[in-house]
Amino acid sequence: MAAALALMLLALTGLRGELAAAGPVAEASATKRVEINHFAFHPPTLTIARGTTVKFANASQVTHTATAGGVFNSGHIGPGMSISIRFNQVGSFSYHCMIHPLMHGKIIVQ
Ligand SMILES: [Cu+2]
Repeated sequence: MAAALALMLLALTGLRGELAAAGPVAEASATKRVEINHFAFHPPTLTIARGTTVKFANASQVTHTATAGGVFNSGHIGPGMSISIRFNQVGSFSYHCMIHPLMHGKIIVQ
C-alpha cells in the first residue's frame, strides 16, 4: 500500500517534469524509455532493474495514459509530452491506456 502510494506521488511529481532530480533517493538510477506511438507502447514489454525510472514518451498526435490499476497511473500524457515513473517494487505490472483500452504494455521489475 505504501509502495503504491509512493508511486502515485512520483507520478504526480512526474507531471511537473522534475522526477529524478527532485527524488529523495540519492543513489544514481537508470532511466529507460517507453515510446507511445501508433496506438501502442514500444517496447510492449520492458524489463528493468528495481529502482529504474521509466519515461513514458508520447510521440503520437493524441493523448494517452499508462495505467496499471492501483499500482501506477501516468495520468493524461499529451502529444509530445512525457511522464517519468520510478519502479521501486519488484514484480510484473501490466498496464493499459485508459483512453484506448486496447493498448497494453507490461513492465517487469527485477
Ligand atoms: Cu491511448
